[in-house]
Amino acid sequence: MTEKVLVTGPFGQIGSELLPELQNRYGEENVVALGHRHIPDWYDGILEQGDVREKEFMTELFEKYEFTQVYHLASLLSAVGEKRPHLAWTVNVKGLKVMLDLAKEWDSKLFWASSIAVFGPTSPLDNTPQHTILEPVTMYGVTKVSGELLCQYYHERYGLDVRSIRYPGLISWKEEPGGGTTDYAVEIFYKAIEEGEYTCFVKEDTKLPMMYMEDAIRGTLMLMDADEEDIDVRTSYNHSALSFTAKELEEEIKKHIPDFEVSYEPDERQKTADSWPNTIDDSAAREDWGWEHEYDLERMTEVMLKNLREKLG
Ligand code: AKB
Repeated sequence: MTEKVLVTGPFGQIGSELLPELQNRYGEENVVALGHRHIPDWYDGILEQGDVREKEFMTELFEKYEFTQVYHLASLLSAVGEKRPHLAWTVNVKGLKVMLDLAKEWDSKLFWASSIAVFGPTSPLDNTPQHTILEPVTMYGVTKVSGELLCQYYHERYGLDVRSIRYPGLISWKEEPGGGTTDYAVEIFYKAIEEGEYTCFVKEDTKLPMMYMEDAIRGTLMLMDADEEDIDVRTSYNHSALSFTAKELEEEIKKHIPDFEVSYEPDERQKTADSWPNTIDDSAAREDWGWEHEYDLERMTEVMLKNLREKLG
């Protein structure tokens, strides 16, 4: 059967790297990017423009293409969600509900992006288990917990094949993240190359789970390729690679750019960072569908600097 694939949020940090992979796999003619406002020049393929919250519009899209798979990535991130909590709720939860209903109706396999933001100050900070207390203190986290429960409900009640990952902070050079708490771990590379100095908005001992984007994309496709009977978690899988403090990242970059200077001026995002885990236990993902990461801090830093230097000329 020919797969017909829909990608929402296709030009965000994850979508920009997942979209070309999906086009390679399924053919450009079988992958539809649902953009909203910003459409980048590099994109070559089928484009639709609209809002994931509009049920009528989304229904017409499903009727037109008869999607067999959906990668629902459209979401507001944590920092911007704190500035616009109502918008975060409607995009992240209402948008997901529209997608769940249509995936159920069309019997499509659905991937949805969750986050380490589901955890909060009452979750264990170290080696945070797959199943634990989820009491997030950000609107973003609230939308992700609600979304996870909705996904599980649609699986249990309607048999929907819905799969999800709790992404950690993602580090990539192709597209910059927009409005997250972990954005410093990407910004720092740009500033190191372009200005030789950086003012970091979290404290130097802030330690968060992170992942290089290539690992994240590979993990996403592994989860979607896994046999249905191997998927035991229908809320969302813990998905981990490395954890480092802001200072450790600074020191790793300094091995390549010795004069690089970083100062630390924590802002309101520190509170969110403090409420998230230091390290994550992702053994369920490793056991159920064979997840293994490939990038450590050293390799990721090398690759980031090399690619960004080329990109920024
Ligand atoms: C954010 O910082 O909001 C995101 C995330 C961890 O989900 N990068």
